[in-house]
Amino acid sequence: MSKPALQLMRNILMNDKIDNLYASQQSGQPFSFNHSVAEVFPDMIKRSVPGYDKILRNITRLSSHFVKPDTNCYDLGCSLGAASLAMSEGIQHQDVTIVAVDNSDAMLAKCKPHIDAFKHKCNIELIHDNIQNISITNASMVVLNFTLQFLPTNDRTSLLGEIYQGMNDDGVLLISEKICFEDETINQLINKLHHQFKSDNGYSQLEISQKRDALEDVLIPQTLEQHIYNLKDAGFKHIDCWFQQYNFVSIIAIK
Ligand code: GEK
Repeated sequence: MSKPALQLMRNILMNDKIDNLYASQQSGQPFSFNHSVAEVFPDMIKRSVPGYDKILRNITRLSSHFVKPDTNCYDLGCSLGAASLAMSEGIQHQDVTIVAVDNSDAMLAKCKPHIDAFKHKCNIELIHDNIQNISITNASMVVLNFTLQFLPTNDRTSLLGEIYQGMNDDGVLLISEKICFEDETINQLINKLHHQFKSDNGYSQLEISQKRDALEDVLIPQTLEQHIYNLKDAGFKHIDCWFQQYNFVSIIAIK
C-alpha cells in the first residue's frame, strides 16, 4: 500500500479528519489557528512536521526523568493538548499540575474533549491566554512544542527569561522549532527535502505552496545557533539539540 493510502487508513482508524484546507485555490489569507485548522489539526501536524510523534514520545521520557513531586509543568501553545498528555504519561509523582496554555479559541474548545478522550494521571489545567501573560512558577518542566516560532522574534528572549526565572534548579525546557539555515544553498536544499516529505505524505504541490505562502510572516524561523544563543542569554546552563530532521529541531535546556 502507498504511504498516502496508509496515512488515510490511519486517520480513519484514529478518527482524525483529513487536512485538505489548502487543496483548492485560496484567496491568500495568512494562516491562523481558526476553527477549520483546529478540526484537522492532528492530521495536519503529523503529515507536516517530521518527527512530531517521536518528539511527543521523548516528552514522555523527559517528564519521567525531570518532573519532581509538588511542582508545575507548562505546555505553552498546547493546541489540542498532545504534549500535556505526553508529559502526564511519564510523570511518576502525585500533586503535579500541568498548565496548558493557548490563545486560540478554536484550539482550546477542542482541547478539553481531546484531553478527556485519553487516559491521563495528572491534573491538566487549561488556560486561554497569550503565553506571554503567563506567570511561570515552581516549574520542573516547560514545553514549547512548535510555539515559539509564532511569536515576534523580538519577544522571544524575554519569554525565555521569564521561563528561566520560574523554573526550579535542574528543571528542563524543551523547545521544538522549524528552523532556517545561514547557508542559502543548504536552506533551499533542506526546504526541498521537507516539501518532498509533505508530498510523500499525500499533499499536492498546490497544497504545499499555498500553505507555505499562508505561513509567510506568521511562522518566523530562526537558526539553531540563534536559539542556542537566546537560551544561553536567558541563563540556561546545559543546552543542546537532541533531535533534528530536515528543518525541524528539538532542543533541551536545563537550568
Ligand atoms: C503540540 N504544542 O501539539 N500564546 C498562546 N498560544 C499561542 C501563541 C501565543 N502567543 N502563539 C501561537 N499559539 C502543540 C503544537 S501549534 C504548532 C503547537 C503548529 C498557539 C497556537 O494557537 C497553536 O495552537 C500553537 O501555539 C502552535 O505539541 O501548528 O505548527
